Amino acid sequence: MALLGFERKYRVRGGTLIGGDLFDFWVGPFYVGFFGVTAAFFAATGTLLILYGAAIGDTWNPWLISINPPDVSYGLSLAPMAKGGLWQIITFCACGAFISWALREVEICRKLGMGYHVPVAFGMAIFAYITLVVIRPIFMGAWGYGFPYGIMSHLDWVYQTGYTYGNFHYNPAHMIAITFFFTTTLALALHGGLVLSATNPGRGKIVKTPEHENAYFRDFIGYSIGTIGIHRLGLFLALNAGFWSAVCIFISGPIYEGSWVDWWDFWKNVPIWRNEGI
Ligand code: UQ2
Repeated sequence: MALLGFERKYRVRGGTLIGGDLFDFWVGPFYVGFFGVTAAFFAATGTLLILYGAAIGDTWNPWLISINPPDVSYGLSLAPMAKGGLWQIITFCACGAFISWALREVEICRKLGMGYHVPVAFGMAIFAYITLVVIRPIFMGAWGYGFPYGIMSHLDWVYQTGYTYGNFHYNPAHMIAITFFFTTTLALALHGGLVLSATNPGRGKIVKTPEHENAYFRDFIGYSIGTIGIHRLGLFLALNAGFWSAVCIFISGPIYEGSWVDWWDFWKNVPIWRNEGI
């Protein structure tokens, strides 16, 4: 990627959280920083350990390779390498790489005097992952409750975990998470469609403005959320999708162990419905 002349203006010194000027430089187009170094270290180490795990496993079929967590009987202790220890170190590397990446984003925000919206958004995805492989397993007393790192094996884990709680689709937080995921796709489809429609009026015609975008939705549904508003809404919807995903898996096990189908029986016990007279 070529370095454009004006980019030099934005390559400002400072804003680092740690290391001062030591790692405050660029490699080609990439800002490095202390967290660029730690991210590269954790990503490389984790990837090599995944390859090692595949090598001592029984297949090189990419669909079937799986790095499994320890057996539940190991509890929260460290397991032997080939029996889940690799999964534990790989999980540590993944957390280290993701958090480093988020903090590198924070340093870039600080350099440029921008808000922290991007690292906050990425932080929600990290939070959902850490809920799955660290927070929930700790609350349940065993690393074995984390999910295996494999294409088919993680699907099997989701299937198995879903049925452990009856029918996971009856989990109210899961319902909320799905609703936010779907609404996120609706909002992005509306936004992407609207922007492309305004910027592609047809060959030889002049590109339309945000006024046209507002007018479109006012004609259509009597309301336009506005050009900044749609981005606020998009961030809100996407953050909520990640947040409720973390909530729905965390409450399954540490908080509630029964079937989510049965959970709705609370409704029959609400005093106003309960057949005890008033
Ligand atoms: C809008 C607007 C945009 C948009 C979109 C809308 C000019 C370019 C998509 C319309 C969005 C609305 C009315 C909100 C829909 C609500 C949900 C929950 C999906 O008004 O401003 O900017 O891209």
